[in-house]
Amino acid sequence: MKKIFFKYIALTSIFILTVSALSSCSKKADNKPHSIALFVPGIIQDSPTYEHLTAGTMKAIDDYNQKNQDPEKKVKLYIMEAGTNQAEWATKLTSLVASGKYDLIISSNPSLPELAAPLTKQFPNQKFILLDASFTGNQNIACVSYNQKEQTYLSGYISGLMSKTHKVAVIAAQEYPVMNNILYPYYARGAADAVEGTTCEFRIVGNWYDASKGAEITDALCAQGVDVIMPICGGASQGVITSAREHGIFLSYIDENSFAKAPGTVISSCTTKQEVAAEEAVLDYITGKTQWGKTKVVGLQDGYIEFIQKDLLYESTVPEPIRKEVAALVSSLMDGSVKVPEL
Ligand code: RBF
Repeated sequence: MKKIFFKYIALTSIFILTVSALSSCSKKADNKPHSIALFVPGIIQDSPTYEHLTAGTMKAIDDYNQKNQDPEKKVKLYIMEAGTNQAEWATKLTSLVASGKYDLIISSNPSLPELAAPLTKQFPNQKFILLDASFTGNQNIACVSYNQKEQTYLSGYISGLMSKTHKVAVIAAQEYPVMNNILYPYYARGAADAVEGTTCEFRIVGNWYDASKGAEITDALCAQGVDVIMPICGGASQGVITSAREHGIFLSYIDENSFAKAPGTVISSCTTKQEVAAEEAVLDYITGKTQWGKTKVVGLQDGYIEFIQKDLLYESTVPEPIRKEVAALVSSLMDGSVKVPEL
Protein backbone atom coordinates (compact mmCIF):
# COMPACT_ATOMS: atom_id res chain seq x y z
CA MET A 1 0.00 0.00 0.00
CA LYS A 2 2.80 2.36 1.07
CA LYS A 3 4.76 1.44 -2.05
CA ILE A 4 1.75 2.08 -4.29
CA PHE A 5 1.15 5.41 -2.56
CA PHE A 6 4.71 6.56 -3.13
CA LYS A 7 4.54 5.34 -6.71
CA TYR A 8 1.38 7.40 -7.11
CA ILE A 9 2.94 10.50 -5.58
CA ALA A 10 5.95 10.04 -7.82
CA LEU A 11 3.76 9.56 -10.89
CA THR A 12 1.57 12.58 -10.27
CA SER A 13 4.36 14.91 -9.19
CA ILE A 14 6.65 13.97 -12.04
CA PHE A 15 3.94 13.75 -14.64
CA ILE A 16 1.66 16.65 -13.85
CA LEU A 17 3.78 19.09 -15.81
CA THR A 18 6.00 17.61 -18.42
CA VAL A 19 7.92 19.57 -20.92
CA SER A 20 8.93 18.04 -24.16
CA ALA A 21 10.53 19.30 -27.33
CA LEU A 22 9.10 18.37 -30.68
CA SER A 23 10.88 17.99 -33.96
CA SER A 24 9.75 19.93 -36.98
CA CYS A 25 8.36 16.78 -38.62
CA SER A 26 5.80 16.36 -35.86
CA LYS A 27 4.62 19.96 -35.57
CA LYS A 28 0.99 20.60 -36.33
CA ALA A 29 -0.13 22.50 -39.39
CA ASP A 30 -0.59 25.66 -37.31
CA ASN A 31 3.05 25.24 -36.23
CA LYS A 32 2.15 25.10 -32.55
CA PRO A 33 3.70 22.22 -30.59
CA HIS A 34 1.50 19.36 -29.49
CA SER A 35 -0.16 19.78 -26.14
CA ILE A 36 -1.59 16.67 -24.53
CA ALA A 37 -4.03 16.29 -21.65
CA LEU A 38 -4.48 13.00 -19.85
CA PHE A 39 -7.97 12.65 -18.45
CA VAL A 40 -8.16 10.11 -15.63
CA PRO A 41 -11.78 9.00 -15.12
CA GLY A 42 -11.28 8.22 -11.45
CA ILE A 43 -8.10 8.36 -9.40
CA ILE A 44 -4.74 6.89 -10.31
CA GLN A 45 -4.02 5.26 -6.96
CA ASP A 46 -4.88 1.55 -6.83
CA SER A 47 -6.18 1.58 -10.42
CA PRO A 48 -3.51 -0.24 -12.47
CA THR A 49 -5.28 0.65 -15.69
CA TYR A 50 -4.77 4.38 -14.95
CA GLU A 51 -1.27 3.96 -13.49
CA HIS A 52 -0.16 2.26 -16.71
CA LEU A 53 -1.96 4.77 -18.92
CA THR A 54 -0.03 7.53 -17.16
CA ALA A 55 3.30 5.72 -17.26
CA GLY A 56 2.98 4.84 -20.97
CA THR A 57 1.96 8.37 -21.98
CA MET A 58 4.88 9.79 -20.02
CA LYS A 59 7.35 7.33 -21.52
CA ALA A 60 6.27 8.15 -25.08
CA ILE A 61 6.72 11.88 -24.52
CA ASP A 62 10.03 11.44 -22.71
CA ASP A 63 11.48 9.14 -25.36
CA TYR A 64 10.33 11.36 -28.17
CA ASN A 65 11.67 14.38 -26.35
CA GLN A 66 15.09 12.85 -25.90
CA LYS A 67 15.40 12.05 -29.58
CA ASN A 68 14.02 15.36 -30.81
CA GLN A 69 15.45 18.23 -28.86
CA ASP A 70 14.12 21.56 -30.01
CA PRO A 71 14.26 23.98 -27.06
CA GLU A 72 11.96 26.45 -28.82
CA LYS A 73 9.02 24.13 -28.97
CA LYS A 74 7.88 22.96 -25.58
CA VAL A 75 4.61 21.27 -24.69
CA LYS A 76 2.92 20.59 -21.39
CA LEU A 77 1.44 17.25 -20.47
CA TYR A 78 -1.39 18.05 -18.14
CA ILE A 79 -3.02 15.34 -16.04
CA MET A 80 -6.55 15.80 -14.80
CA GLU A 81 -7.75 13.32 -12.21
CA ALA A 82 -11.52 13.62 -12.60
CA GLY A 83 -12.18 11.78 -9.31
CA THR A 84 -14.61 9.10 -8.27
CA ASN A 85 -17.82 11.14 -8.69
CA GLN A 86 -18.79 10.02 -12.18
CA ALA A 87 -21.55 12.65 -12.38
CA GLU A 88 -18.77 15.26 -12.64
CA TRP A 89 -16.82 13.65 -15.46
CA ALA A 90 -18.77 15.20 -18.36
CA THR A 91 -18.39 18.72 -16.96
CA LYS A 92 -14.70 18.21 -16.23
CA LEU A 93 -14.04 16.80 -19.68
CA THR A 94 -16.00 19.63 -21.30
CA SER A 95 -13.98 22.26 -19.43
CA LEU A 96 -10.75 20.57 -20.53
CA VAL A 97 -11.89 20.64 -24.16
CA ALA A 98 -13.36 24.16 -23.95
CA SER A 99 -10.04 25.53 -22.65
CA GLY A 100 -8.71 24.93 -26.17
CA LYS A 101 -5.27 24.22 -24.74
CA TYR A 102 -4.89 20.59 -25.72
CA ASP A 103 -4.90 19.24 -29.25
CA LEU A 104 -5.09 15.69 -27.86
CA ILE A 105 -6.95 14.28 -24.89
CA ILE A 106 -5.96 10.74 -23.98
CA SER A 107 -7.99 8.63 -21.58
CA SER A 108 -9.00 5.07 -20.77
CA ASN A 109 -12.40 3.71 -19.90
CA PRO A 110 -15.23 2.01 -21.79
CA SER A 111 -17.60 4.86 -20.87
CA LEU A 112 -15.44 7.63 -22.38
CA PRO A 113 -16.60 7.52 -26.04
CA GLU A 114 -20.13 8.56 -25.09
CA LEU A 115 -18.72 11.57 -23.21
CA ALA A 116 -16.19 12.50 -25.91
CA ALA A 117 -18.27 12.03 -29.07
CA PRO A 118 -20.76 14.89 -28.47
CA LEU A 119 -17.87 17.25 -27.70
CA THR A 120 -16.30 16.65 -31.11
CA LYS A 121 -19.33 18.24 -32.79
CA GLN A 122 -18.97 21.40 -30.72
CA PHE A 123 -15.16 21.42 -30.87
CA PRO A 124 -14.20 19.94 -34.26
CA ASN A 125 -10.44 20.35 -33.73
CA GLN A 126 -10.36 18.29 -30.55
CA LYS A 127 -8.84 14.82 -30.92
CA PHE A 128 -9.31 11.96 -28.45
CA ILE A 129 -7.40 8.71 -28.02
CA LEU A 130 -9.36 6.36 -25.79
CA LEU A 131 -7.89 3.10 -24.50
CA ASP A 132 -9.97 0.25 -23.10
CA ALA A 133 -12.83 1.57 -25.24
CA SER A 134 -14.61 0.95 -28.55
CA PHE A 135 -16.00 3.53 -30.96
CA THR A 136 -15.90 3.79 -34.73
CA GLY A 137 -16.84 6.32 -37.37
CA ASN A 138 -15.84 9.58 -35.63
CA GLN A 139 -12.77 11.12 -37.28
CA ASN A 140 -11.77 12.86 -34.03
CA ILE A 141 -11.67 9.65 -31.98
CA ALA A 142 -9.35 6.63 -32.07
CA CYS A 143 -9.79 3.71 -29.66
CA VAL A 144 -7.85 0.68 -28.48
CA SER A 145 -9.90 -2.23 -27.16
CA TYR A 146 -8.54 -5.31 -25.40
CA ASN A 147 -9.93 -8.78 -26.06
CA GLN A 148 -11.14 -9.24 -22.51
CA LYS A 149 -13.01 -12.42 -23.40
CA GLU A 150 -9.67 -14.26 -23.53
CA GLN A 151 -8.41 -12.49 -20.43
CA THR A 152 -11.32 -13.33 -18.17
CA TYR A 153 -11.95 -16.79 -19.66
CA LEU A 154 -8.38 -17.80 -18.75
CA SER A 155 -8.75 -16.24 -15.29
CA GLY A 156 -11.98 -18.16 -14.78
CA TYR A 157 -10.40 -21.37 -16.04
CA ILE A 158 -7.57 -21.36 -13.52
CA SER A 159 -10.01 -20.26 -10.79
CA GLY A 160 -12.20 -23.28 -11.58
CA LEU A 161 -9.20 -25.58 -11.37
CA MET A 162 -8.05 -24.10 -8.04
CA SER A 163 -11.47 -24.05 -6.36
CA LYS A 164 -12.06 -26.90 -3.93
CA THR A 165 -15.66 -25.91 -3.24
CA HIS A 166 -16.45 -25.33 -6.95
CA LYS A 167 -17.79 -21.90 -6.04
CA VAL A 168 -16.06 -18.82 -7.42
CA ALA A 169 -17.09 -15.14 -7.59
CA VAL A 170 -16.53 -11.77 -9.23
CA ILE A 171 -16.50 -8.66 -7.06
CA ALA A 172 -17.17 -5.69 -9.33
CA ALA A 173 -16.99 -2.03 -8.37
CA GLN A 174 -20.07 -1.35 -10.46
CA GLU A 175 -22.10 -2.72 -13.33
CA TYR A 176 -21.29 -1.53 -16.88
CA PRO A 177 -21.77 -3.16 -20.28
CA VAL A 178 -18.24 -4.63 -20.51
CA MET A 179 -18.58 -6.01 -16.98
CA ASN A 180 -22.03 -7.50 -17.53
CA ASN A 181 -21.46 -8.80 -21.07
CA ILE A 182 -17.80 -9.86 -21.00
CA LEU A 183 -15.80 -9.76 -17.75
CA TYR A 184 -18.26 -11.59 -15.51
CA PRO A 185 -19.83 -14.07 -18.01
CA TYR A 186 -16.50 -15.14 -19.56
CA TYR A 187 -14.92 -15.59 -16.13
CA ALA A 188 -17.91 -17.71 -15.07
CA ARG A 189 -17.75 -19.73 -18.32
CA GLY A 190 -13.99 -20.34 -17.93
CA ALA A 191 -14.52 -21.66 -14.40
CA ALA A 192 -17.38 -23.94 -15.48
CA ASP A 193 -15.41 -25.21 -18.51
CA ALA A 194 -12.47 -26.08 -16.25
CA VAL A 195 -14.54 -28.07 -13.78
CA GLU A 196 -18.12 -28.86 -14.70
CA GLY A 197 -20.65 -27.64 -12.17
CA THR A 198 -18.55 -24.74 -10.87
CA THR A 199 -20.82 -21.81 -10.09
CA CYS A 200 -19.94 -18.11 -10.10
CA GLU A 201 -21.42 -15.45 -7.83
CA PHE A 202 -21.51 -11.74 -8.74
CA ARG A 203 -21.31 -8.95 -6.15
CA ILE A 204 -21.13 -5.16 -6.49
CA VAL A 205 -19.22 -2.77 -4.22
CA GLY A 206 -20.95 0.38 -5.52
CA ASN A 207 -17.75 2.39 -6.10
CA TRP A 208 -14.05 1.98 -6.94
CA TYR A 209 -12.57 2.85 -3.53
CA ASP A 210 -14.41 1.38 -0.53
CA ALA A 211 -12.03 -1.19 0.94
CA SER A 212 -14.29 -1.87 3.97
CA LYS A 213 -17.16 -2.79 1.67
CA GLY A 214 -14.77 -4.96 -0.37
CA ALA A 215 -13.81 -6.86 2.80
CA GLU A 216 -17.43 -7.15 3.94
CA ILE A 217 -18.51 -8.67 0.62
CA THR A 218 -15.57 -11.08 0.65
CA ASP A 219 -16.38 -12.19 4.22
CA ALA A 220 -19.97 -12.92 3.14
CA LEU A 221 -18.86 -14.83 0.03
CA CYS A 222 -16.47 -16.94 2.12
CA ALA A 223 -19.33 -17.75 4.48
CA GLN A 224 -21.20 -19.09 1.44
CA GLY A 225 -18.31 -21.35 0.52
CA VAL A 226 -16.72 -19.30 -2.28
CA ASP A 227 -12.98 -19.96 -2.35
CA VAL A 228 -11.73 -18.08 -5.44
CA ILE A 229 -12.59 -14.46 -6.31
CA MET A 230 -11.75 -12.15 -9.21
CA PRO A 231 -11.85 -8.56 -7.87
CA ILE A 232 -12.36 -5.75 -10.40
CA CYS A 233 -12.94 -2.88 -8.03
CA GLY A 234 -9.87 -0.59 -7.90
CA GLY A 235 -8.99 0.51 -4.34
CA ALA A 236 -11.81 -1.59 -2.86
CA SER A 237 -9.75 -4.67 -3.70
CA GLN A 238 -7.46 -3.80 -0.76
CA GLY A 239 -10.30 -4.99 1.48
CA VAL A 240 -10.84 -8.07 -0.68
CA ILE A 241 -7.17 -8.98 -0.17
CA THR A 242 -7.35 -8.54 3.62
CA SER A 243 -10.41 -10.77 3.91
CA ALA A 244 -9.13 -13.35 1.40
CA ARG A 245 -5.93 -13.74 3.44
CA GLU A 246 -7.87 -14.13 6.68
CA HIS A 247 -10.10 -16.81 5.18
CA GLY A 248 -7.35 -18.56 3.23
CA ILE A 249 -9.10 -18.26 -0.12
CA PHE A 250 -7.58 -17.40 -3.53
CA LEU A 251 -7.72 -14.33 -5.77
CA SER A 252 -7.46 -14.10 -9.55
CA TYR A 253 -6.44 -10.73 -10.99
CA ILE A 254 -6.57 -9.01 -14.34
CA ASP A 255 -4.95 -5.75 -15.55
CA GLU A 256 -1.44 -6.06 -14.03
CA ASN A 257 0.95 -8.57 -12.46
CA SER A 258 -0.56 -8.83 -9.00
CA PHE A 259 1.17 -11.85 -7.44
CA ALA A 260 3.17 -9.66 -5.04
CA LYS A 261 -0.02 -7.97 -3.76
CA ALA A 262 -0.75 -11.10 -1.71
CA PRO A 263 1.81 -13.89 -2.08
CA GLY A 264 0.20 -17.31 -1.76
CA THR A 265 -3.27 -15.81 -2.16
CA VAL A 266 -3.09 -14.54 -5.74
CA ILE A 267 -3.24 -17.49 -8.16
CA SER A 268 -3.20 -15.64 -11.47
CA SER A 269 -2.45 -12.38 -13.22
CA CYS A 270 -3.78 -12.09 -16.74
CA THR A 271 -2.46 -8.69 -17.67
CA THR A 272 -3.32 -6.02 -20.20
CA LYS A 273 -0.36 -4.22 -21.78
CA GLN A 274 -1.93 -0.84 -21.15
CA GLU A 275 1.42 0.91 -20.69
CA VAL A 276 2.67 -0.31 -24.08
CA ALA A 277 -0.64 0.55 -25.75
CA ALA A 278 -0.58 4.08 -24.28
CA GLU A 279 3.04 4.62 -25.29
CA GLU A 280 2.38 3.44 -28.86
CA ALA A 281 -0.82 5.48 -29.17
CA VAL A 282 0.88 8.70 -28.06
CA LEU A 283 3.91 8.14 -30.32
CA ASP A 284 1.61 7.39 -33.26
CA TYR A 285 -0.23 10.61 -32.53
CA ILE A 286 2.91 12.73 -32.31
CA THR A 287 4.21 11.26 -35.56
CA GLY A 288 0.86 11.62 -37.34
CA LYS A 289 0.09 7.92 -37.68
CA THR A 290 -3.14 7.65 -35.68
CA GLN A 291 -5.96 5.84 -37.47
CA TRP A 292 -8.85 8.15 -36.68
CA GLY A 293 -12.38 6.82 -36.66
CA LYS A 294 -11.21 3.29 -35.86
CA THR A 295 -10.92 0.90 -32.92
CA LYS A 296 -7.80 -1.26 -32.80
CA VAL A 297 -8.71 -4.57 -31.13
CA VAL A 298 -5.73 -6.27 -29.43
CA GLY A 299 -5.35 -9.48 -27.44
CA LEU A 300 -3.37 -12.54 -26.49
CA GLN A 301 -2.05 -13.37 -29.99
CA ASP A 302 -0.46 -9.97 -30.52
CA GLY A 303 0.95 -9.70 -27.00
CA TYR A 304 -1.37 -7.07 -25.50
CA ILE A 305 -2.81 -9.63 -23.09
CA GLU A 306 -0.48 -11.91 -21.20
CA PHE A 307 -1.26 -14.71 -18.79
CA ILE A 308 1.82 -14.45 -16.54
CA GLN A 309 3.45 -17.86 -16.13
CA LYS A 310 7.06 -16.97 -15.42
CA ASP A 311 6.74 -15.76 -11.85
CA LEU A 312 8.11 -17.52 -8.78
CA LEU A 313 4.95 -16.71 -6.83
CA TYR A 314 2.82 -18.30 -9.55
CA GLU A 315 4.98 -21.42 -9.41
CA SER A 316 4.89 -21.61 -5.61
CA THR A 317 1.14 -20.98 -5.30
CA VAL A 318 -0.34 -23.04 -8.14
CA PRO A 319 0.41 -26.79 -8.27
CA GLU A 320 2.29 -28.03 -11.34
CA PRO A 321 -0.52 -30.14 -12.87
CA ILE A 322 -2.80 -27.08 -12.87
CA ARG A 323 -0.06 -24.87 -14.31
CA LYS A 324 0.44 -27.43 -17.10
CA GLU A 325 -3.25 -27.52 -17.92
CA VAL A 326 -3.44 -23.73 -18.04
CA ALA A 327 -0.23 -23.52 -20.12
CA ALA A 328 -1.80 -25.87 -22.68
CA LEU A 329 -4.91 -23.69 -22.89
CA VAL A 330 -2.84 -20.51 -23.25
CA SER A 331 -0.83 -22.12 -26.10
CA SER A 332 -3.98 -23.33 -27.86
CA LEU A 333 -5.59 -19.90 -27.65
CA MET A 334 -2.41 -18.30 -28.94
CA ASP A 335 -1.99 -20.63 -31.91
CA GLY A 336 -5.70 -20.39 -32.68
CA SER A 337 -6.42 -24.14 -32.30
CA VAL A 338 -8.84 -23.29 -29.47
CA LYS A 339 -11.16 -20.28 -29.43
CA VAL A 340 -12.90 -18.79 -26.43
CA PRO A 341 -16.55 -19.86 -26.73
CA GLU A 342 -18.98 -17.20 -27.92
CA LEU A 343 -21.62 -16.52 -25.30
N1 RBF B 1 -11.01 0.60 -13.29
C1 RBF B 1 -10.17 0.94 -12.31
O1 RBF B 1 -9.17 0.25 -12.08
N2 RBF B 1 -10.39 2.05 -11.54
C2 RBF B 1 -11.47 2.86 -11.73
O2 RBF B 1 -11.63 3.83 -11.00
C3 RBF B 1 -12.36 2.53 -12.77
N3 RBF B 1 -13.48 3.28 -12.99
C4 RBF B 1 -14.33 2.89 -13.97
C5 RBF B 1 -15.51 3.63 -14.19
C6 RBF B 1 -16.42 3.27 -15.18
C7 RBF B 1 -17.65 4.08 -15.42
C8 RBF B 1 -16.15 2.12 -15.99
C9 RBF B 1 -17.09 1.73 -17.09
C10 RBF B 1 -15.01 1.39 -15.76
C11 RBF B 1 -14.10 1.74 -14.77
N4 RBF B 1 -12.95 1.00 -14.54
C12 RBF B 1 -12.09 1.37 -13.54
C13 RBF B 1 -12.77 -0.32 -15.17
C14 RBF B 1 -11.78 -0.43 -16.24
O3 RBF B 1 -12.17 0.41 -17.31
C15 RBF B 1 -11.70 -1.89 -16.71
O4 RBF B 1 -12.96 -2.34 -17.12
C16 RBF B 1 -11.19 -2.80 -15.63
O5 RBF B 1 -9.99 -2.31 -15.13
C17 RBF B 1 -10.98 -4.22 -16.18
O6 RBF B 1 -9.99 -4.25 -17.16
